Amino acid sequence: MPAPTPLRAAIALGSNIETPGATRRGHLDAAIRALDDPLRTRVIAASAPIETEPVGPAGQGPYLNGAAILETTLSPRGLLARLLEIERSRGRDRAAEQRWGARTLDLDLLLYDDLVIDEPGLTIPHPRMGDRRFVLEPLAAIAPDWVVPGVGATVIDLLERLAAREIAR
Ligand code: A4P
Ligand code: MG
Repeated sequence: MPAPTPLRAAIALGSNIETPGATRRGHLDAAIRALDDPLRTRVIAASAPIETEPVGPAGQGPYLNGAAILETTLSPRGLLARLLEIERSRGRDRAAEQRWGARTLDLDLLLYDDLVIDEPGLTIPHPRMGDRRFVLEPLAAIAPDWVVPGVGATVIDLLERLAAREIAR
């Protein structure tokens, strides 16, 4: 059987907890290394990490956020499972955290080719990406022209719309 044609996916990376032996930057770098795997997921581009103020419950420290473009032979579900596995390998413990609370590593699947998926446990495009500067800014640095399916606007358009909303607030 021929190998499946790789498809493009975009992911967001975030960290706001250091652990013994790993800084926030260390967690992001480790995720990129784990994802640059010739069998399943190649890293085509990775943004520089940016420092961002936490959105969510009070009392958590600032985040380092980034974005990456992958080429993958995994299905959307398979890629999400791989992202969750990498989060766990960096000491992420969902049972001990609150929604939008602090974490060693968060990997979100933002975009997968031009697919729109809305199933239990998997929504693509990521439902909050258009509201999150910490997602759109690094993604716009590496994939400004990717048209977000279902929305019909590019990543850079979404960032500009978000900026306009921020000014209006
Ligand atoms: N899930 C469904 N669709 C997806 C998808 N496309 N990508 C399910 C990833 N996961 C998806 O995820 C909960 C479950 O959603 C997963 O098990 C999967 O089955 P999660 O990562 O535990 O949820 P979360 O990260 O707490 O929330 P979510 O919905 O990903 O929102 P955000 O926006 O990522 O919030 N502030 C700053 N400055 N920087 C950050 O990175 N991150 C968050 C998390 C809050 N505040 C932040 C940051
Ligand atoms: Mg997440």
